[in-house]
Amino acid sequence: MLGSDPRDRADLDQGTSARGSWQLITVCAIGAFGSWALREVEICRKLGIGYHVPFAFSFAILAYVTLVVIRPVLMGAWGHGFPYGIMSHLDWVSNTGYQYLHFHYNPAHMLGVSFFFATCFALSLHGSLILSSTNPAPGEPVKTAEHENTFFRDAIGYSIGTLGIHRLGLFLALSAVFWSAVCIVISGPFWTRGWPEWWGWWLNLPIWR
Ligand code: UQ1
Repeated sequence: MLGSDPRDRADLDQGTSARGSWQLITVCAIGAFGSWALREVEICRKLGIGYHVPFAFSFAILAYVTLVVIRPVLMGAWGHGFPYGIMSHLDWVSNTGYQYLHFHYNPAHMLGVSFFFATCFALSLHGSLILSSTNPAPGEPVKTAEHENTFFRDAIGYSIGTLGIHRLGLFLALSAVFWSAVCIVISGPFWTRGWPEWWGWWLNLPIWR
């Protein structure tokens, strides 16, 4: 019966010209992102350096593919992918979040947000430390890693080192992206109720009885 299928609604009908454009854009985007990552690999090989940059970029690609392929497939319809409009993708984020009542109760969302904050904290510490040692007071010589180590050993009793801070930064940033992808892919395919309710496992532990 015409009208019983929500896809027949006139106000959602895009006519004939726009049909399949979301899918076409998605295929082209994944092809472009994958090609860009492989080009980065070529450059790394040419320079004889590690593959850290394409490895990091692959996490961003994974996050996008999670939103527009993996989760829609697990949910059973492409309509679960986010729309490619400036305002409409904001609406999608808000509506998808409220569908699970309060997304901040999503444990993977908690990890993602915490890693995003930790990334900002680490980069602000590192950026300010480098600028302070390379831009000393007028007349003062530019300082080296010994001064950088000494600042943190004096301030908090520990320095992670000049290589270590970059390993930590990469780990924190990639963890933020990883847990963001996890938090959305488990919403729907794994958990369909409100996220506040998920914490019932804690209240239902037998130790409270
Ligand atoms: C640090 O210890 C360090 O080593 C010298 C850096 O390298 C330049 C840094 O940028 C920062 C921020 C630190 C401090 C970080 C931790 C985790 C102690």
